[in-house]
Amino acid sequence: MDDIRALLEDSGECTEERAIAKAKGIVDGSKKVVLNIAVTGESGAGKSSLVNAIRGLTSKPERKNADATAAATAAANPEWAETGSTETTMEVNMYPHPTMPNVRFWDLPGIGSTQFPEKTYLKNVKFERYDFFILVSCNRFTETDLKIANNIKKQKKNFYFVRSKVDNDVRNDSENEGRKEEEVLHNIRKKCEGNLSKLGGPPVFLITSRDLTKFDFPALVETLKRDLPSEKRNALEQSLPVFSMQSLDDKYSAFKALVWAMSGASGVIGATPLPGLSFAVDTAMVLSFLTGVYHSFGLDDKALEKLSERVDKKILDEVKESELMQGIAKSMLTSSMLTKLGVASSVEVMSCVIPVVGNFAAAGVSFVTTRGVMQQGLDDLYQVAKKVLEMANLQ
Ligand SMILES: Nc1nc2c(ncn2[C@@H]2O[C@H](COP(=O)(O)OP(=O)(O)OP(=O)(O)O)[C@@H](O)[C@H]2O)c(=O)[nH]1
Ligand SMILES: [Mg+2]
Repeated sequence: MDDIRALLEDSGECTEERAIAKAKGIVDGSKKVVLNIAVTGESGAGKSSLVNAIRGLTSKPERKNADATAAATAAANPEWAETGSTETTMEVNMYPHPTMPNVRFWDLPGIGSTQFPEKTYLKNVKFERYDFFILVSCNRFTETDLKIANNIKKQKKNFYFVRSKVDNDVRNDSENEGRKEEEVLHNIRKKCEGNLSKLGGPPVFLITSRDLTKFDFPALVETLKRDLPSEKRNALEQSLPVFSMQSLDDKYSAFKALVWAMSGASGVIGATPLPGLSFAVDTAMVLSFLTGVYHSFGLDDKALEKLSERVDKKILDEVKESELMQGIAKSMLTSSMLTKLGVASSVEVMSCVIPVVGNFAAAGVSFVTTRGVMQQGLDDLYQVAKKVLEMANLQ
């Protein structure tokens, strides 16, 4: 199929100009979108722990040396939100997502602390900056919490109530009183909802930052996604850890929707392959897309090691056998070299980094080839991630 026909079909437009403009609009929109998520609640409620967990960090990372690119360095050295049993968060701190810096988590100080008295709290934390608020509590939501939530609602922003540390409740109650997990959770939920009745009984999400696959974290994510406009929904989707097969499928669909647009916007349409090369692909773009997918699917060594630890099973070694995984890991080591090579670098270099390129080299056209390489790469990584979930018993 020739390039232009394929592009028109994918875009649903009738001219090449309009199709490219549409592709560029989608890609620019996805790059520009910024999501600001505020996490608030009393001191010690578990705000910083949630900010870390939601960004895929379960323990304080060791500092790593600077890599070839700023993005790689930032991804290797994610900022850890300090946690502890004494009051630790005294100011507004922003923690970008390690691999998607436009998704930002704001760890707010406790409401009513000396520096942030209740009366001026919203103004001091610059409430207008946030897309929505997550209010964390490890017991009752206080009167102060409710007042703040009410004021935020008046400003037409969404508030989500999270009851944290339920792993402790489940463990303590079943140890001391022999209660079943279901019953413990039911009781906590009822108590919290009663506590929030003044606000019309909004739902409460019971979570533990120690394991986001458990309890209500998936339901919280579903609710957040439902309430967000589509471009912000996609950004959230891509940034969250994979916690179930459904969450992986949703991520896959979000990336799939970007494939044609990124290929169409990449400038490869009508590009003449350099002499001696059989086809043109925007190398840097394809690599950055597949590297984003790789992180988003939780396939980097660090994420796999943590998962292996959590489910007490060796996962990393088996998954490392995938050719594409090896290619991407290699490309991160040589990313600066590849960036310099830019558009239409040689098939040999590309094939060595992204093995699927070889399958498309004979096609010789740019849009269809680029799209094919991206789609095939996405599909391959999806299969690896699926295997990981199966091995970890996270269906
Ligand atoms: N078991 C368990 N402990 C948790 C959980 N979340 C937080 N903790 C612990 O609770 C303590 C307080 O957690 P932080 O995340 O520092 O709480 P914070 O709300 O940021 O506290 P401030 O910064 O002082 O306002 C720490 O010792 C955490 O390890 C959880 O889900 N389960
Ligand atoms: Mg804190």
